[in-house]
Amino acid sequence: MLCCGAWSEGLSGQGLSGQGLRGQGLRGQGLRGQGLSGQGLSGQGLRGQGLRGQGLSVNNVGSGKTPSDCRNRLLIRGLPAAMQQTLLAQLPAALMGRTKLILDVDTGVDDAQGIMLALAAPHVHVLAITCTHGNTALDNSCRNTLRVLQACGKLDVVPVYRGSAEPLLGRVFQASDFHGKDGLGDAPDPQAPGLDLLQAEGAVEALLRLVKENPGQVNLVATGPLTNLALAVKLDPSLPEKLKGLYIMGGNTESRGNTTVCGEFNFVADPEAACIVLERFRCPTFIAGWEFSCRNKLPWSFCDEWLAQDTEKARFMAKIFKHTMEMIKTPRYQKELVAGSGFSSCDSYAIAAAIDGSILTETEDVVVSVELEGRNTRGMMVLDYMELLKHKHKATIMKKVDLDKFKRMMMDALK
Ligand SMILES: [Ca+2]
Repeated sequence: MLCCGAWSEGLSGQGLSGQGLRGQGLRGQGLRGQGLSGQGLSGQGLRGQGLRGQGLSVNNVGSGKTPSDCRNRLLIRGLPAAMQQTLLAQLPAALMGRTKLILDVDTGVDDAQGIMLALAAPHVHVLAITCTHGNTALDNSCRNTLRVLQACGKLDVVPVYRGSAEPLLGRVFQASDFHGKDGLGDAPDPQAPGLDLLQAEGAVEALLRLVKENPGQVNLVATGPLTNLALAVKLDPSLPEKLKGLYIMGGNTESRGNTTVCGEFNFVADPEAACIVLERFRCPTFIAGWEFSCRNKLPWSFCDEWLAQDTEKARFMAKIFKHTMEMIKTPRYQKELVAGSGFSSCDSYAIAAAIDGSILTETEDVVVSVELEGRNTRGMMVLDYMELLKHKHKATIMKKVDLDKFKRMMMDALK
């Protein structure tokens, strides 16, 4: 019998299904009735491994709170050692449960790209999408998120929650019309879902609840101003320790601004929230800053190929991205870019890293904070290499990604 304590809950509804398990000689009714369904195991190469008729049973010797705990506790009886290794190597994909994500977004076009990347990734379960102000007004951010889910056929699968409409203290800062006034390229869809599809529960409450229900298992990804996260940690200071990791698109590392002289948009749009989050979230924290996003950009020729895929999703993306692509090529926006022109789907890097950490090929651990007072530097990320701030926690600054792997994830997002 497969019994993995807290982890077994994570398997339910995760796409592993009964028929693959029955008929493969995997014994134990524990597999049935656990919500395990689907092609999961049979599609993972177990078939033909000689498991059938081996009387295989998969047991655990205790309950694990995380998939890796469970993997370490699995015992596979009745198999030679070499076959056990083969099976164990394949189990992570089949049985280890999906990576659980909560996405906190201000859905403009690059958030849309990141959300679609997450929805298309195998073995990823997007528990919720929480919305905030940012690229556009909160209502647009919520509506855009619903439109993206509709385009991916996931409207009934992923709950969307309404969050903060404004920053903690500063003035409301919207990304002018970079992604269009509505944040999604000003390409309205008469069939767009209505805001009545939002959950009644608020974003911050949902975030706290879902992380509490899935302790140690959730990667939280924030690709907008950090207002919701700051409010959440104020309400429950133990939130960070219950996360698996935090992934942020925001901030800068070389004082290159894209909104103010020295400020990156997401941090400038709520500097106090960014400061609270960087100082209070002491879980593993990964930051995709502005300069990193620029330096890991993709060629426009890739973008052409990406959008030319013959799918509904690619057509949706081409429609909503048209305005932004025109804006990027104007002299005003060219001045923002670091390391020349190209296609940089900023938010997608943070989401890709939360899904597959192996995409990061170079990182640096540094104490970080946010400048709150400077006339030109308010909202700028501060890197404390000398550790004068006396903060114990270091964030992991993303520096380089495996571009081939990233391209594959991007391509899959629109398939
Ligand atoms: Ca964003």
